[in-house]
Amino acid sequence: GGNVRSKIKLIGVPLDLGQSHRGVDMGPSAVRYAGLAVRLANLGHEVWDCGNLSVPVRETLSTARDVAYLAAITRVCKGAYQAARDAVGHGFTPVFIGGDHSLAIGTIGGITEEEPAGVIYIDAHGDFNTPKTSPSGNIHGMVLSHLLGDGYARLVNLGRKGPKLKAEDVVLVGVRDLDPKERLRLKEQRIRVFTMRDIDEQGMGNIARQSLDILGHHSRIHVSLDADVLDPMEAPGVGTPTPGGITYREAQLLMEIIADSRRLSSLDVVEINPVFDNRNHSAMVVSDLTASIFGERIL
Ligand code: B3U
Ligand code: MN
Ligand code: MN
Repeated sequence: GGNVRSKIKLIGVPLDLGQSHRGVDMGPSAVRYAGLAVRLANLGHEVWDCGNLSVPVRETLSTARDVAYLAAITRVCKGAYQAARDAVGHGFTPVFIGGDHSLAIGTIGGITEEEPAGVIYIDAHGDFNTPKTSPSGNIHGMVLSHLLGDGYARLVNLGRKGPKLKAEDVVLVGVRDLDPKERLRLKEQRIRVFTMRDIDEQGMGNIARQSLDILGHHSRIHVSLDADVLDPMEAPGVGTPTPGGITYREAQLLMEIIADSRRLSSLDVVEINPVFDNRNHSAMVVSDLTASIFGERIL
């Protein structure tokens, strides 16, 4: 049948406080310059670019990261929470353009305020550290822990009190880099993880369909796409380039199969870093993938 017509809101979140490298705050601009809004409009969707949420500039904050950065990240995530909740509440499909992945503590919280949703979390990393297990102290490596109720109280209770997701609401895809304690926690809490080995052995088509089946109890799916899931040879402009990633073709297939399910409620595209990029190539890749998850087809 024909494509679903969506009302899409583009919301930039130029956040770089949840990780160490400079440059991911330029992600929203890079994805806009790659022509995302026009791509989506050409598919028949109605597109509103809502501009960026306001994010403090790193140089204006004290360097005490667990005080200044945590407070600022909390404020930004509250804004993202409200934007996500309001968008889905009014029948929009919000696309949050990051910025680092910590913004998803807000977006996924907001998406699940009225009713639960399933999350396909596409990432080279588990993002399942806590402040106690994290070797880096970076909040972008603790996103899913906070959403499941573990971590800094102000992030766990952001928007509303308590956990926003249960273990059975999440599937990770593309994982290849875990810290020792993070790995243990993922196993203990029985999070479903499709690693690069699973993708190599079973093929992306299979993994994509299994992910949707595992979340079969949810009619709505939020996709959180960390650009570092892609192989750095194909997408060098990401926050944490990590070898051994998925190809452009595998990523496209995953997006197309999710689009076919017609269950997409909302999307994060995060960790694009133009400072590491090659003439905005990685932002264009991300724009291609976003078009595919919104129904672009070869034939
Ligand atoms: N697991 C490490 C590294 C990391 C997590 N997310 C990214 N990198 N992008 C950490 O810092 O928690
Ligand atoms: Mn991530
Ligand atoms: Mn990552």
